[in-house]
Amino acid sequence: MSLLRNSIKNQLNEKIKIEADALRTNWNIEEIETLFDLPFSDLIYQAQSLHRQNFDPNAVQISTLLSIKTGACPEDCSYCSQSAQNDTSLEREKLLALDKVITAAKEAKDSGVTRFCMGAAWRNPTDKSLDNVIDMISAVKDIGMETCVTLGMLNQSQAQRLKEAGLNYYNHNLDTSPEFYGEVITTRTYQDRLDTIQHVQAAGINVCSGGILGMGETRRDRARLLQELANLSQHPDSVPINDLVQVKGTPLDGIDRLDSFEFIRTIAVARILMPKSYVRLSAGRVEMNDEMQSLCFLAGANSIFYGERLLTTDNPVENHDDVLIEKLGMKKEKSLSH
Ligand code: SAM
Ligand code: DTB
Ligand code: SF4
Repeated sequence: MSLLRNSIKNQLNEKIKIEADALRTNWNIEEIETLFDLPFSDLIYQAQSLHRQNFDPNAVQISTLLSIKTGACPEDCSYCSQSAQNDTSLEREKLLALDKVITAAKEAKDSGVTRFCMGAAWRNPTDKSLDNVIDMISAVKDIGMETCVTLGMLNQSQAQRLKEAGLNYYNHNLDTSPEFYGEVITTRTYQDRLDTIQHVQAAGINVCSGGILGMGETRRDRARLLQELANLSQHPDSVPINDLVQVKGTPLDGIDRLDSFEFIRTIAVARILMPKSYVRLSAGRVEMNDEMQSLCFLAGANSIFYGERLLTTDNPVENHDDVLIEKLGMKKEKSLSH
């Protein structure tokens, strides 16, 4: 390692120690790449130490997803089963009826889930469709669960309406680095995404924002994605890290899978940069064995999607997750933060 790298590493160790309690939003790319370059055990140790300072290391927050409007999306996200521009075999569906949402939320609650996330394949909601989603949010809150929605881009007044409806979290991912972004999506800009996150933060709704790994990006892109997330004016409350679920008919189907250790390293770096945020081991768990998922928890992941469906693709069955959580001596987080 060069002298320069060594000196960055030493300074970084000091900063991590000194600033354990002060959340930094000024990470530079050399610092982040230096973390990625650490020996695996050193990186995991550092991430796990910070994790323990900020969270119960044996608790996992669980959320369940429901697709409330599926397919026929006008955007061209090249990973997505729901883009009208991708020739996938997905059946499109209109907005789900309220009673179906209530049934799914009750089932999730009965299996110990505390947060219910509803996703719609929209570029952005219309004001009228937002009325319907607001009814869903109210109904899920009445059941006694936290709510999260992901509906695409929002303007400030829409974010405000969601806040008034009592929404707890809004999910809007940056997906990848600003430099790689144009390879993946062309129908909306990186700045559009940052603007939506800003509107959500300004409305006082908790932000859930992360990205997807394994789309052919470089390590620098992964570092830049985390830099963008960590340097937002406030860290996202929740940071989903998705491993690309390859879907037949999408341009990214068949791409080389990301090396598992690189995925785990990215989780660890996310934990170090955003020590008080929930880091969610999100899509892609079906392809991961239990040992890999355990290493992700050790690296600081403390949240998962629970239930056999994500939005349109499979997730591990509940029983499998229950056995894994039990084997690891972990527990599902019980308390509602709101
Ligand atoms: N349409 C809205 C939007 O894009 O903002 C909300 C739903 S969209 C499905 C939510 C996120 O799911 C995307 O931003 C992306 O990060 C993730 N996602 C979608 N398809 C995926 C896939 N095949 N593998 C991994 N993550 C995926
Ligand atoms: C997120 O980061 N991952 C979730 C949630 N936010 C909305 C979605 C994953 C979707 C995986 C592919 C699918 O099931 O369609
Ligand atoms: Fe549409 Fe969201 Fe899929 Fe992009 S990720 S195609 S915006 S549903």
